[in-house]
Formats: sequence, C-alpha cells, structure tokens
Amino acid sequence: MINRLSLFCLPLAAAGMASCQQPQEEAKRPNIIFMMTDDHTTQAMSCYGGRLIQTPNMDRIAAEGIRMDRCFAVNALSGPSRACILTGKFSHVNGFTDNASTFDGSQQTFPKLLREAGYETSVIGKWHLISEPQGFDYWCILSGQHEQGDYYDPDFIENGRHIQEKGYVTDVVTDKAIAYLEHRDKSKPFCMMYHQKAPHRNWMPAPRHLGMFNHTEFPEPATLFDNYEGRGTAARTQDMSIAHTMTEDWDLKLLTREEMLADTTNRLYQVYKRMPRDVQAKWDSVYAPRIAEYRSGKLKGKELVSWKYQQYMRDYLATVVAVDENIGRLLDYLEKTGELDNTIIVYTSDQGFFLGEHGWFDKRFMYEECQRMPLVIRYPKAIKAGSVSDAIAMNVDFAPTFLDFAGVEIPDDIQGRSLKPVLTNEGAEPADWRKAAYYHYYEYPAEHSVKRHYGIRTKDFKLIHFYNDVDEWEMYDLTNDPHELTNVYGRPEYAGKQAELIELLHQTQQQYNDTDPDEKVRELFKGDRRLIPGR
Ligand code: SGN
Ligand code: CA
Repeated sequence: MINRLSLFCLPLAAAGMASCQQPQEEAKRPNIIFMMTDDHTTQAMSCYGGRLIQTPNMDRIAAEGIRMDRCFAVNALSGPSRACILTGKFSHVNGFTDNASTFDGSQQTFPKLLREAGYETSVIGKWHLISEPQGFDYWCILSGQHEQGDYYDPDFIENGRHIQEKGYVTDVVTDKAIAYLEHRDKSKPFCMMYHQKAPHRNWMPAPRHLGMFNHTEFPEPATLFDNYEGRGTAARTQDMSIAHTMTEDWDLKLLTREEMLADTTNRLYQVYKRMPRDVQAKWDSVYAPRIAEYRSGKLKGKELVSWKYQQYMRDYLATVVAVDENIGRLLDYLEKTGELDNTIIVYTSDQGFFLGEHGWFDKRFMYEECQRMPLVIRYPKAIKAGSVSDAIAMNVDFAPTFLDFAGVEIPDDIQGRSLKPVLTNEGAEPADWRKAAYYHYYEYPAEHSVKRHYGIRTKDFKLIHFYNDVDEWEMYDLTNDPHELTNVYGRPEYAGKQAELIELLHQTQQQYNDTDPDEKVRELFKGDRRLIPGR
C-alpha cells in the first residue's frame, strides 16, 4: 500500500535519520487534520463572500492555501456524507444511504489504510455512524441525542468508555484534539478527524456568545419569500420552512425558565438543564426580550417570517463564531509546536445548509446552498497560497486525496478521484477531469419530507429527477438562474442541452454503478436513444 520511496524512507525517518536518497523534507509524510463541522455552509463563511459574518480563521486556511468553489456532497445528509468521506464510495456502495442506516465498520476506509501505512489515526467529535469507529488509534465520539451530541456538558464515548465532560461542545472537542496531539506518538505522522457538532440544529451558542447578535440585523436572502412557482412537487411539499416548520421552543427558544420548569419533558428543557446555573441565568436574560417581542402580538405574516429568520441567524451564526475561534486555537497550537506547515489542514462541513434561501432551513435537496460544501485546504509545501478552483469536486474525493498525499496506493474500488493534481496546480483541473458531480438522496419518507432524488451538476447546469412517489424532472440553467427558481426541463429552447444532460446522467450512473434508482428511468435509458426527452 505504501509507495516504494516512502517504504524505503520510513524506518529511517522513524529513527530520525536523514540518509534517504531523497532530501529529508520530501521523505517526510504530511500530517492530516480533517476539520469538519455539521451543517456549516458557504453563505456563512467570509472567504466565500458570505455577507453574514466574519470567519477569520477559516479565511486564513483559504488565504494561505486553496478555496474549492465547486465541491459537492453526493448525498447531503450527515451520516451518508460521513460514510462517503471515510470510504471514498457513494452511498449505494458503502451501504449508508440515510441516517437510519448503520455503518458497516468492517469495510475499507481511508483511516484504516493510513494506519496500515504507519499513520497514527484519531477521530474526535461527531461520528453519527452508529457502529463503533474502526481503524482509529484514538476515538472519542459524541454520544448524546442519538449521536448528534449536546451543546452543553456533552457526553462522549472515548475508546469504548462512556464519559461526560463539562463545558461547551465546540471548546471541549478542541481541548480533546489538542490533548490528543500533545500525547500522540510523535514518531509517526498523524491523521486526525476533528468533527464539530456546531452549527447543527438547535443552534445553541457558547456562554460567551449568548446574545452577541441581539442587536444585529442580518441581510435577508433574495429567495426568503419564494413561492415555488416554476418548481415541482418536492419543493412545495417539503417540511423545512422557517414559516411553518421552525418550532417556537426547540428552534426559536421562546420559553421562559418558569415555563420550562413547569414542563420538564419539554425538549428545550432537556438541553437547558445541562447548563450550569450561571449560564442558565445568562440564557434567560438574553432570550427574555425575544420572548417579549414575540408575545407582543405585533408580528404577523411576512414580518413574522423575517423576524424568525433574524432569530435563526442570531443563534446559528453565534455557534459558527465559536467554531472559528477554536480553529484559530488549533492553528495556533500547530504553529507553536512547529507542525503547522507539515500538516495538510482541511476545513469542510458534512454538507451545506439553507440560511433562509427558498424560505428554508435544513439541507437534503440537490439545490446549491446545501449540495455545495465549504472546502478550504492549507498545505504550503504543495499548495500555493491564494489558489482558487472551480474544478468539480465531491466528498468521495477526500479519501483518495489523503491517500495520495500520504504516498499510499489508492485501491481500485475507491470511486472518488484524488484532488491532488488540482490542489497542487493552483486549482487548475487536468484535461480529463470529470464534467459533472453525481447526487443521490434517499431519506424519504422522513423528517423534513424531502423526496428522493438523484441528478448531476455540471459547471453550468443541473439536472434532477425526483422519484419514488413522484416522477418529476427539474433542470436549472445556473448561469442565468443562480437561485434555481425556474425549471427549464421540457422547454424547447433547452432541448439540446437537456438531451446532453440526460446522456451524461446515464453515463455517470453507469460509471458509479448506480444503475437502478428506479424502473422508469431504466426504461428511459434502455430503449432507443432517440426517445430521450428533448432529443
Ligand atoms: C435532527 C434534526 C433535523 C436534521 C437531522 C439530520 N432535528 O433530526 O432537523 O435534519 O437531525 O441532520 S432536531 O429536532 O433533532 O433538531 S444531520 O446533519 O445529522 O444529518
Ligand atoms: Ca449535517
């Protein structure tokens, strides 16, 4: 699995000797820190041009490395995305299609391959794959709330042992990461997966950030009041709107302490009670004006939706601030210990998220805001500072990329492709690079009611097929319609493009062996190619 050069150099490097034929620098294998948050999206990152907050430490990774502008989740949901990342394989191959799945931990993953090649491996924070982590020398995963983890005084399973820690989850996960780095076996390169829970629902800020945005008005997205005209059934029947789905208690935190104490079964109380008393007191004072305003009865209709959007942003973005601060802490620690430039530092999120676009929160849809993942990478030995790339990347590419940088052979059954040639060439893609990202979402019927669908996303277009209990196609011209408001599928002026995209979808499904998502499409592809709609 290790290439010949590193195999030859490894024992010497481990013994601190420099007598390898290659210069010592070249022989040294990079450490990898894979930083992943949960539900953080590019609209809330200043290096992506987001107008909502400043994220200086994430921006630093981008400025001193590369920003990938077209990285896509292949199934925009936590467990599935994590399984794709670990295996480099799509959901239909790794078996974890939705959050009700259990990961088959006996299968090949990139941490296992790195470990076999002499890396020390660890995972800290959100795991969400139900089965115990395999292939890690150290693992410490969030266990509360069905493995979503708690914001305050979180529970963990540390190498099989149940523990509870004091403090705010984003800080605690970082403390653990730093403690691990302090005590790791320094004779080996390491690969650490550092997985934050934030900014996942229900968006509870750190004590120091409670109320920090109470006097900030955030810009509304252009599509906050989308009426879904020009889209299909799936967009109209979802259950993830700020107007209707967002709850008063869990999401908007519109319950007083007295009300929570009077109904201790309430879910908000279950997380509130985990805070120390002084933090509860701060919480009470910060949310009191919000509750009063809401109950004044003045807010109605669109004004109420705008108001809810503001509260949502105040909480969500405050949790992002803590993530950014903690990334800063980790970068400082690496700098201080001399490991910063030896380490490939990746920042991403398991998928993107809707911050009011189309009137929504949550993810799941193959629409831009959540299909697109943040991805910034710093490794000055091979990546030029300030690089930006529009090459189409997917989360299944992460595994082969890490193996490639570590000099480990990429097994043939990995479906993603190493991004190394793109990353090391200032973001430019090789001539034979893929033309489309593939997507397939399965979790339906389920929470948020997003219908099953699959499709492709090229640089300029998107083709989606919603199936299962509907049979509807959508196609978006992203250059002319970046907000994806007008479905152009079936329009005569797009007939040629449509036929081209259907063929590309077909080829992509063949390539990744996802050939039977549903009968009807098989029929469509099986027969006479002239029957492809639009041809
Ligand atoms: C929880 C949330 C959902 C969210 C899923 C999946 N509900 O069930 O809003 O879509 O997690 O998120 S909550 O009432 O518990 O907050 S994922 O990122 O883990 O896939
Ligand atoms: Ca997520």
